[in-house]
Amino acid sequence: MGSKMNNLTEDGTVGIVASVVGGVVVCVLTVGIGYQLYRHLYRAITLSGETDRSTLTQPDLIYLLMLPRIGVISNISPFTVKLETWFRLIDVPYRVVETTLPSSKRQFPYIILNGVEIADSRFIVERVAKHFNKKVDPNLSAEERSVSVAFSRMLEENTIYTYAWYRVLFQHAEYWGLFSEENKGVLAKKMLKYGPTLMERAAKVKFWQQGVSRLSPAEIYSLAETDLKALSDYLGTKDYFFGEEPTLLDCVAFGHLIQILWLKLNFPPRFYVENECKNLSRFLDRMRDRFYPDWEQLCKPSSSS
Ligand SMILES: N[C@@H](CCC(=O)N[C@@H](CS)C(=O)NCC(=O)O)C(=O)O
Repeated sequence: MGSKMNNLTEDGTVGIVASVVGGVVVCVLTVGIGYQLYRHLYRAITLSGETDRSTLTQPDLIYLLMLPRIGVISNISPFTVKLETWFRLIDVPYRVVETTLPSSKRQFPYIILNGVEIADSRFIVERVAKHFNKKVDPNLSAEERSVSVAFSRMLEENTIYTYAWYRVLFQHAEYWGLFSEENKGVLAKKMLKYGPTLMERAAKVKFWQQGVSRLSPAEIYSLAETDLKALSDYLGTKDYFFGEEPTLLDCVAFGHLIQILWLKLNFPPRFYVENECKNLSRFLDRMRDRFYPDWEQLCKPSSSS
């Protein structure tokens, strides 16, 4: 009787162990196969329509990897507009590659130059200047350079959060509604499908940590207007920020100001600039006329230069 019970218990234990092991194996296999399927599907979705990087090999040509052009303005990233304008200003060869795959720093834009990826527009400027034996703003005095750095940081680290908060979080639908169906290229459609919700989720965390979304809308508009008034006062009656010839700061400002003035959102600081800082509007026309004979072409989606 006793040994029968032992056998039963052993059989039972063996059975349980076998089921657990079997279950674990099935789970591992399911997760493994599921993960592989997910990876292949993810790659198929993210890489479809993407340029094969191994083809970006022309020596001494800057490949500018940017989010797709989706119409209205040349790019929705002010950092991309800054670089494209600056490449034209210093007259270096570049080719646009529209992509939704970010750099190793997980941002846009970035460049590939002689097979090397360089990310972050601030460092791209330095590296490109060095590569092509150019100096960044060679004619500026030390004092003007200080002003240039300070205004650039203001636009890139403060002003940007005011309008990015408006378009990515506060009036998200108004922003994405700007881009009509026919204005969305193949890549743009992909980005808009996967972009807005992901962007919104990431932005909620980022904008809270940065501090902008702790402020009231009125406080945010007032920060933007203070920055824009400072720019307008400094520009005064000059053609460009440092006189008759454009510099890097003009490219930075062009990149941000077209986001505020030319996207035609109901962002209150836009109306403030249109009414109180008319020289900034004229500055934008001047920059476009000087650097972008192809502006209309670039404002069509997925155009390649
Ligand atoms: N400091 C960077 C900023 C670039 C940047 O913020 N790019 C935005 C697009 S306008 C981006 O990729 N955002 C995604 C993210 O930060 O996760 C630069 O100068 O290039």
